[in-house]
Amino acid sequence: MRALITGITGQDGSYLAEFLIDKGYEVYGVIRRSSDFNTRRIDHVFDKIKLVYGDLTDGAGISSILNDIEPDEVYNLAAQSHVMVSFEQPVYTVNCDALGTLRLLEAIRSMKKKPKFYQASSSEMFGSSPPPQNEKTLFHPRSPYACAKVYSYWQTVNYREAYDIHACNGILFNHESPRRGGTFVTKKITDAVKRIKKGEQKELVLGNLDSRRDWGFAGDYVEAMWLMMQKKPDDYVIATGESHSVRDFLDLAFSCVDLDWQDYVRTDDKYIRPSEVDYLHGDASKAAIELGWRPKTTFRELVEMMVCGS
Ligand code: NAP
Ligand code: G4F
Repeated sequence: MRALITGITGQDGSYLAEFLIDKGYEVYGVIRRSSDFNTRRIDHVFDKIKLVYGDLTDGAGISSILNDIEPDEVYNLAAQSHVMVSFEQPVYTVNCDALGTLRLLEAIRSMKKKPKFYQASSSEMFGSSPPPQNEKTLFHPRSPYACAKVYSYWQTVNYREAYDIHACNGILFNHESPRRGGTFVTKKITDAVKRIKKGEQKELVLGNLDSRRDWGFAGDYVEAMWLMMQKKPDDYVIATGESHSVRDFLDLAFSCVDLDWQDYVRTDDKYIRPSEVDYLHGDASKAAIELGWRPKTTFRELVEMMVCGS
């Protein structure tokens, strides 16, 4: 089996690459040209994967990558994935996160042997819809990022229905790891905890501490991506079924090193979003029943892994 991963240099791409290599897949990944090395998350599997340059904003390039590689499965993980940044770069975010998906689906539609397609959909799509959220919950996106993901969600469904493409959406709630990008709140907090403990940082400046997220471990979630590609194509919520506030995360992260977060954290309005998603709490019972998927890592284990991991 041959898989193509867009976004292979990201958090999820790196875990998925490891997972598919272990399953015996030939793994290809799309990377963006950068002015310096950008493969730190996949350096340990560098010899076991094949990389090609590409960008989701370049339709012709995406089409020729697919036609050259002829993958059996395509995992579309590439995105401008930062919600706050999407308010500053809405047009770019939509070009990449919405039209990028359409470019991939159009390329697949024109192929003789059509690969299966996985779309990295997001719990952000639920926005202000009250918890718990599952596959039947209405989308009410609250950012350009979330609007772009809703567009991609429906294009994925439509290409499945219109062209009989094996296309599925994984509606993943927040998932984190020691490989999480440093500007997301969990990594920002756990990096700060480590530096504060070593005396290298004095304070941590954050935005909204009251929002709640259903935080799981990225390593557990990539298995769900693969599982849904092995079944009749459908859409699945992937979540832990537990929700915690940013304050809860701070409590636990600082307590791992015997510190009180209230001595170090201050808030600044510059991190407050124009519209916020207040409460995410997923119900992944469909994935449990139909895919046999359940999260393995608890919230405490995740926080400890991020505080203690590199
Ligand atoms: P991430 O760490 O930010 O990785 C994003 C990846 O996309 C990186 O490899 C990045 O490349 C690549 N990328 C960005 N713009 C691109 C473009 N124009 N063309 C090609 N590649 C591009 O994100 P992640 O946390 O692994 O998330 C993976 C996917 O799941 C994303 O689509 C995200 O929106 C979605 N998602 C994430 C979560 C979560 O909690 N992590 C939850 C739900 C959905 P560079 O390394 O060059 O920047
Ligand atoms: O860590 P965050 O930036 O993640 P957010 O916005 O929930 O988005 C992540 O999860 C989505 C799934 O639901 C993905 F689709 C998306 O790609 C991304 O991976 O923020 C979490 C919460 C927010 O409520 C934010 O307002 O933390 C709050 N927060 C408070 N202070 C902060 C900060 N977020 C960030 N990034 N930085 C802060 O200083």
